[in-house]
Amino acid sequence: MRSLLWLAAVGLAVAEDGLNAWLRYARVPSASHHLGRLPSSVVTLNATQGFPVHTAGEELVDGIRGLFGKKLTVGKSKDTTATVGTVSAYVDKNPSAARGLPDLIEDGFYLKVSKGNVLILGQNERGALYGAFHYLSVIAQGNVSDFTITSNPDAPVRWVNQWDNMQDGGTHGSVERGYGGDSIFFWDGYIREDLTRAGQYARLLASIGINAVVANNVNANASILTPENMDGLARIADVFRPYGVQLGISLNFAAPQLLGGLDTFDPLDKTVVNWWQGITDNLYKRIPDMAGYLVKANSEGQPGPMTYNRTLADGANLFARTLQPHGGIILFRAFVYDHRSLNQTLDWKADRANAAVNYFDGLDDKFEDNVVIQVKYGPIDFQVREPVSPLFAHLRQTGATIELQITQEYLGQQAHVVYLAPMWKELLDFDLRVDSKPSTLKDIVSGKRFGQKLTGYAGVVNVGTNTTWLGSHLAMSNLYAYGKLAWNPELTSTGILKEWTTLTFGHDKLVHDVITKISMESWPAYEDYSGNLGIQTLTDILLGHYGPNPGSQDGNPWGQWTRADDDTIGMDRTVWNGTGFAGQYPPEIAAMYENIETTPDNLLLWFHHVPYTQKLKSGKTVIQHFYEAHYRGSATAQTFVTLWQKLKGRIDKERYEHVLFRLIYQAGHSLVWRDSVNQFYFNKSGIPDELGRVGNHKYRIEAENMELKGYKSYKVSPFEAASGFHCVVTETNSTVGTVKTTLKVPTGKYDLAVNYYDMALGNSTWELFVDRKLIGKWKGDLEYELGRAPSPYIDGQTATRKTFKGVRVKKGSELKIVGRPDGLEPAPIDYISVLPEGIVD
Ligand code: GCW
Repeated sequence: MRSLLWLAAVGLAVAEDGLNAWLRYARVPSASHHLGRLPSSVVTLNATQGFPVHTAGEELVDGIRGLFGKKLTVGKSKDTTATVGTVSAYVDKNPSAARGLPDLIEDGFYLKVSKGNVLILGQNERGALYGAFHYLSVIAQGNVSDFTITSNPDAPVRWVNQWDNMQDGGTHGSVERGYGGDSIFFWDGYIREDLTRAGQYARLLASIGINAVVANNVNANASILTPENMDGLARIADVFRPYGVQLGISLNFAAPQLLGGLDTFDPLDKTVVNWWQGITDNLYKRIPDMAGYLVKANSEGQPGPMTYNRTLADGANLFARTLQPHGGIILFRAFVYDHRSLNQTLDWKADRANAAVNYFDGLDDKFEDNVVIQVKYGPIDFQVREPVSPLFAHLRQTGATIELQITQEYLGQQAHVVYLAPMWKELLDFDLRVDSKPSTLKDIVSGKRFGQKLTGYAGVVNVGTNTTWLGSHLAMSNLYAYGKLAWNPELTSTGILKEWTTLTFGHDKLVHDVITKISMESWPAYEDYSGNLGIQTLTDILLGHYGPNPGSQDGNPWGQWTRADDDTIGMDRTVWNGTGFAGQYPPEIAAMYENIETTPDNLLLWFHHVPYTQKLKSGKTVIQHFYEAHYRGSATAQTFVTLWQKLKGRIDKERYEHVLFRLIYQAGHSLVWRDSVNQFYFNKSGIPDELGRVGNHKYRIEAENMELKGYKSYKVSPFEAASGFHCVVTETNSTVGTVKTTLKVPTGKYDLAVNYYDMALGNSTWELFVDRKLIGKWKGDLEYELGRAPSPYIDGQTATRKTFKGVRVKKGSELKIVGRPDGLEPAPIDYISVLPEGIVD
């Protein structure tokens, strides 16, 4: 990487593949004018190679060379100097300076820039590195003026969770809910030999204040604890250490049995306790600075203490005690529920949302001091809109971390742009009114509200070997924002975005305007077309959690129910008539949600079961709101493409094209969302769209109504995933099919949009002809282009649109598509839209 930076510095073309993300150190405009306001040399205090202060020195040299083309000398010079080290190393050398220095808490830093002299002091080594990254970020944004700041983190726990499996394959592949390629840590049951990417990851994370990474999936494989894998883990810790990032490990609760050969994993059994102590000691022998553990217990089939009728506290404390001699901590997840016992039909009061508070009831004062409860932001599961989890109001002695999801499991899997900072801000700013006092979530997870020492943030990131890390360049703003907000939740979504955009794409104003507009409109748009009024993301929850499938929410024990029938929809979570969930909040909030009048519209269906004709505060009915929101959101997604196209030539081609491809895909898939969800509820309720759009698509020609040769009509399930409920598939795996029709539109230019299905079963090809002239040819290979969950089905996950713009057709033109199946993929086609200019449908 160093040599890449050097290439950048001398101005040669470097592939902008995303690997350096916001740490590109690309030359700033008018760099040569600022040289005098920069240091000429760098001095590191007590630096040891492989530790953060030493790294800070290297970053300063690399950064200033890349950003300004200025080569720093190492060691004291007569000229301006950047001095970096810990406060204590500095005070040892300059005792008299101690008085002038501010108070820093763990990981905090002090930074003073004065006429090219820079003093960067950390409370610890990690803090010094954070200070260096901060300085580099400021100058990379073109600001070389003098300034002084003291920066302390808002919370001590700022962790990243990776859901990396030890092995590829299975239902989730290499990284569970990962959309950026294979694990950078594990392969074939072991820790990878080459951990270059793990080191680069630590560098990115350190630059945004993250201090630990749990490398393996919470659905943990016990084999991570074999001696050989422990050695491998120590190698991961070695590549993390220069960046001050500590390693954490997810544990399988049943490991004493699965790996240790004991006949029990009862947390109170002496042999089990000893076994875990041995494991922990062995890990710390190899990794003296290990951060600690993360445990998912008694949830979604994972083993846990309740298997032995022990409490969750018994389970957490078992690990906590083994860690205490070593100074480690345990993050114990509150995501505990039993998906097997939830019965929707028999029990109106059954509610997965109730689980966390119920399971942790009465345990708040039972946890050891080094236990932190890791709570997902909402009571269900990373949905597009959820109320804040009420458990945050119940943990007053035991500290909590908020679990956020950077990987966009339910939010478009990085194939849709969704900038998440605005959603996180809304959650963090929410006031839970505990004891009728101000109790914002951010003050709870900083420990300010209840005074716990160990609190903070855990973000599920799931990067992979893709050079873009997350599979999409724009998705990286979410990772950046996560780190920034965990350090300081007062920052604004737009402020964070501005910083990230400058560092990632440069200073061009139009680039900023476009990225800001797309990003800030992206979450509202996604909510509009994927699930409104608190009904949750109406995705396929039984398969890949991708694409629309509203019907999949109900009738199964996963508990993400909507209770939609022909007349009504929504979960009644009131105390008076429903599941009682609203009553888990402190009284003021409980009262707000209990009453339909005071429940905000955007959570109406989360808390109440109402007729489709229920009037919202806006005056619209629930069903009409659904229809309109889906049209609005998908219309917004269309604008992302044209906005982005304004940036052609203003950013590098590689990233421009990569993003454009995804935005075009998203625009098409947002229509799939719109039509599926609208069709589903129209079908259920029988209530037509007041604006007459739902179910009426006058520009479409259904493939099944065309002249078919080698193709046959196929009834799609779920029905709403196909326009007209049918598509066509080739008669056999090897038959080339054609669909043909004569166009009746007036002669002119049209956009031809073909909706087809790109399954992960092969790479069919399609050719579109008008009057025998080939308009375009494409391949069904999205499973390689998009990291989103692959699907073998013809459904809302695989439904895709391909548009050819401005095609000349005549009245009476023959339109034909030739589909060639490949493997088991039968070249499916849903419909073709012949759209006059400016119309999308
Ligand atoms: O969101 C759900 C995911 C699972 C995940 C689980 C959890 C790691 O669908 O893939 O498992 O939550 O958070 O434990």
